[in-house]
Amino acid sequence: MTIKDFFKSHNIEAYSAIPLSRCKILREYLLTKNGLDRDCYAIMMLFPYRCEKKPINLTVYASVRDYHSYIESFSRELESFLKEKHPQGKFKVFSDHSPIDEVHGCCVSGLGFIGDNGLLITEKYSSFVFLGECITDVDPKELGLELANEVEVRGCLHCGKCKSACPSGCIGQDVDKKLECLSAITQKKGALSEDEEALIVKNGSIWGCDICQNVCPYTRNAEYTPVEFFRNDVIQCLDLETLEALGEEFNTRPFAWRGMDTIKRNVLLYENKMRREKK
Ligand code: B12
Ligand code: SF4
Ligand code: SF4
Repeated sequence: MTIKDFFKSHNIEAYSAIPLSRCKILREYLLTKNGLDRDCYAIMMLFPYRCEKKPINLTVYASVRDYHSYIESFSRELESFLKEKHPQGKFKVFSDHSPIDEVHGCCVSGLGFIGDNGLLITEKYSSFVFLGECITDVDPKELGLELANEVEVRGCLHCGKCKSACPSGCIGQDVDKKLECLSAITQKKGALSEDEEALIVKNGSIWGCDICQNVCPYTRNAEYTPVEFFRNDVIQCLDLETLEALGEEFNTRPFAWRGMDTIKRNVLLYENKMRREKK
């Protein structure tokens, strides 16, 4: 089996190899810790995740099972597949908690372009793709992959829809303002301010925020994911009853890393809203 066959058998349609030197390094220690350095290569990969079942009070990424666990098991398979062919080589898959700016990395490897909402957008799945990369010291040509040509960072239509729709006004602002992104607010631990609570209640998502993705013109005709993992066990509405019934399954959900208290606080905001609306 070639690496291309491997990707095909896992429904990974989009991947691209580039020298790591083209990427923006955010966390150097993750390279060092894994015996890697800036002379390595990165095989950038996309994982489409939006399925047909539209969530009611969650974002798409929070309604499906945790992508970190999907990518973790995918990486075990990919790393051992490559290690078998190149026993001397180093291979390490990252996603999210990564040494690099993944949006920029996927863009300069030709897999998509960067929206004004800061996300990587593809023609086929819009921005509903998770990003990951396998960093290796083996020349991709030896793995059966061509190195991608150098690609300039490309932007979107700049139609302004995401900026006008963003409830916290953080699009196009500098780094500090990003902390006000509703997605970050839903993930904050402890007590929220009244304004933060009101923002969650008004916008209806108790984990994450998809507003700038949903209004984006590229999302209109975007396809759904072919990856089975993201098509099954979807939670469309997370109320208190559903949350408490999860039991062990709680740990397989994207909100679990923040602990039960944080998501429960947000579920209660939703429940209170529903109660008020019924009156
Ligand atoms: C921290 C983080 C967050 C934080 C802060 C986001 C931020 N941009 O700072 C919070 C919690 C708010 C967040 C929210 C979300 N996140 Co997040 N996040 C990350 C993480 C871990 C690091 C991002 C980072 O620090 N980038 C570096 C700094 C310097 O970036 P920046 O200043 O924002 O620079 C951006 C722009 O300047 C742009 N850019 C650079 N040059 C140019 C040039 C042009 C022309 C243009 C137009 C743009 C541009 O590129 C950079 C993109 O990151 C990444 C994973 C990773 N390792 O990259 C995931 C990641 C970006 N997040 C992801 C997701 C899915 C989300 C959410 C959609 C989840 C949700 N539904 O709620 C939201 C979307 C919010 C948004 N509109 O950005 C995905 C994005 C997938 C995609 N298609 O792009 C990533 C890649 C995780 C993954 N592995 O899939 N996230
Ligand atoms: S995720 Fe929501 S709050 Fe964050 S930038 Fe997009 S629209 Fe704004
Ligand atoms: S909504 Fe418009 S400006 Fe925002 S990312 Fe999509 S195309 Fe770009």
